[in-house]
This record gives sequence, structure tokens and C-alpha cells, in this order.
Amino acid sequence: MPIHVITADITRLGVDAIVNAAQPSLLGGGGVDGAIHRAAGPRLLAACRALPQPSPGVRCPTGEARITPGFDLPAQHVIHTVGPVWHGGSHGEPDLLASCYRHALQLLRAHRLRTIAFPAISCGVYGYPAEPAARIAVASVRAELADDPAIEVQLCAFSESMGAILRQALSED
Ligand code: AR6
Repeated sequence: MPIHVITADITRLGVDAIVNAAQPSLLGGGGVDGAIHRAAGPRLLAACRALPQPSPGVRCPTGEARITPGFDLPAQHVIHTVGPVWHGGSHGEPDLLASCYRHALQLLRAHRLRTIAFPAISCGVYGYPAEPAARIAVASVRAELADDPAIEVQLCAFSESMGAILRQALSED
């Protein structure tokens, strides 16, 4: 179960699926979400709009994931997940963040895909501190994939500092 840390623009990666750190509406936003929608083209927004809404305006509850094609992206698919907004850490944030990684990998498997790249979910606009978020990313990917050597995971930082934090988390046991 290889896990790699890379520093890159996730929209450039030709993997089976890139993960989007979205908001519950799945209708786009700033940060990596905005970058993915721009690079994927307008068909991505149309595909997101077409997803069912379990409650008004919510296509993906926090901690869950949904899959669409990648359209104009080099990646075949986008797995949209909604990370928790950081409210100090005692409002279920760690469990919800772990749930994002778990659900994304479960969708990857369900669609018989093999390679996936994750951005640092919740670490931008949603304010999750980078070090604990990186430890959760590594631990939840390891836990979910312990029995699956076929899946290849890239943890994709957008800055050298986030890359260093992810590499540190990966080196801890
Ligand atoms: N490639 C890889 N990582 C990126 C890229 C990129 N092109 N662009 C940004 N990042 P954020 P969140 C990093 O704010 O905190 C949106 O408006 C970024 O440096 O994108 O989960 C949504 O619509 C940071 O480390 O996502 C939601 O409203 C990480 O991606 C909200 O923001 C996540 O930052 C979600 O907030």
C-alpha cells in the first residue's frame, strides 16, 4: 500500500481519481475546489448539480464523499469530499476528517480504481491545523488500506511547508 507525499497542483495529476475538498453543496468555491472546477470545465459543475440532495442544498454531508467524472482533467474521476470546519477540535473534527479519507478510499475501491491523490482536506479555508490533519490523513489511509497493496495514494501538498508536515507524519509510526 504505497503512500507518497508530493508537492504539486493536484489538477495536473493523471491519476484514476483526485479528491476535491469541497463544500456540502458541491457547487464549487475557492481553494482547491475552485482550481478543480476551472480545470475540469463546466461539465463538472453540471455533474455535481445532478447529484441528489439528501437535504436542501446538501449533496455531500460533511465526512462523506461523492464521485463524478474528471471531464477536462487529466484525472479520470473526481471524488468530492467535505471536510470539517475547524471549531477548536472538540466538535468531532478529527473523526469527520478521518471519515473523509475513509469514504474517498471506499468509493475508489467500489469503482475498481487504483490510484488516488488527496489534497490537505480542511487545511485551507476550513482552518484545520496542518500537523494534526496530516497525522489523521496518514493514519486513516493506512487503516483503510492495510489489506490492499494494489492501491497507490498520493498525499498532495500545495506548498513546501505542507509537504514537509505530511512527510513528517508519514515517517512517524
Ligand atoms: N492543488 C493541491 N492543493 C491545493 C490546490 C491545488 N491546486 N489549491 C489549494 N490547495 P482549501 P478546505 C490546498 O481551502 O480547507 C473551498 O472554497 C490548500 O493549500 O481548498 O477543505 C470549498 O468550496 C490547502 O492546503 O479546502 C469549501 O468551501 C488544501 O488544498 C472550502 O474551501 C485545502 O484548502 C473547503 O476548505
